[in-house]
Amino acid sequence: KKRVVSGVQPTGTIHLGNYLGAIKTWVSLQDLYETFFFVVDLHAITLAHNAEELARATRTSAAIYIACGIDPSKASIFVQSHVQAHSELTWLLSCVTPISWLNKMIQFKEKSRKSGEDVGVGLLTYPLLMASDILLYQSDLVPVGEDQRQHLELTRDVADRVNHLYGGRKWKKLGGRGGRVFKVPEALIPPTGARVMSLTDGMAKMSKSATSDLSRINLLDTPDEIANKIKRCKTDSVIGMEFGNEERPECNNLLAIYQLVSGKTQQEVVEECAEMSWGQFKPVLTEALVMHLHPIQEKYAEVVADPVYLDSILAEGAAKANLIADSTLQNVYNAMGFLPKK
Ligand code: AQP
Repeated sequence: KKRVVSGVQPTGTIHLGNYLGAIKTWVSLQDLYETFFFVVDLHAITLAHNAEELARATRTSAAIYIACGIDPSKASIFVQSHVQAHSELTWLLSCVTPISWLNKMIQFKEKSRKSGEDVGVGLLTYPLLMASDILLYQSDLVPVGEDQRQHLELTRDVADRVNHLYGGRKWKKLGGRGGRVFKVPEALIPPTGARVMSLTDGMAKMSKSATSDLSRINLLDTPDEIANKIKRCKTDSVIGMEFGNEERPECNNLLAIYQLVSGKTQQEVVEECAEMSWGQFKPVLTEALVMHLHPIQEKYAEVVADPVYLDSILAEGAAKANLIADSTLQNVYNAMGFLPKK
């Protein structure tokens, strides 16, 4: 079976962008592939973080995965820091990656601009931790939103570089099995929902780190909070809802969200909403969001009510992940010529 890995950071709460861009796709993949979904807590410390909150946010994220339909009997669910190979491989990769590759990353440029002088080294090397997350599992496919495309490309370049420098005959000479060290993964980006935009600015992506909570729908928002956010979201003065008009990014974004949470086709949404004013469309969208999130929120309440169950799922997931990750890491050490442990 082909392998799929993906994760979300436990910073703030998981929002509709994370869900429609990534987690919703995961659910459909778990029947077809061997899947590993993890809470990427090591990524959550690349910007200043609250130590008192991290563990709680990590458990919340894991519970949300299960609530969204990730089935622990099909997928391995675990916490990234529980598999030490992620940090260890990152060091090895950081020594083979030119710094110029990392300097080009758009997310680094944007986030470091916001953090000013205090920006940590980890923010620059974060894409290598992401590369480790993927390459350790010899993954075939990585379901992510559009914003992660560049990091995925970097992962592929790093894999190629390691294979070129240390794979093949050189590795065989060292007593290894030869061949390539890493499988080179592909990104899997959903056709709709890959870029869910902010409710207050149709040109900016919906994001956990945006200061205003009104800019995003969090998966655990109450029906009243959802209604309030949709009521106050940015609109325009045109009557009639339409997809794909570049001058109306908010309209396009909200229609796409409506399509995904209602389960309708684009054509059905066009027929239903073409004549609607914003005043007519907003309650329809609110209702669809509330209906879609209700079962997720119910399941979430069940999962968090049983911490022993959640801990056992995470322990089981980490055990499976450790087996594969450790084996890949040993191969990398061998291929790079380190003295094997006896
Ligand atoms: N707005 C979005 N639309 C579609 N997909 C999105 N993703 C994030 N935002 C959107 C996808 O969610 C997954 C997890 O991302 P992450 O935890 O690494 O966070 P991020 O990409 O940095 O985005 P966030 O969650 O909004 O955080 P900040 O505020 O830090 O940028 C990824 O697959 C991502 O593509």
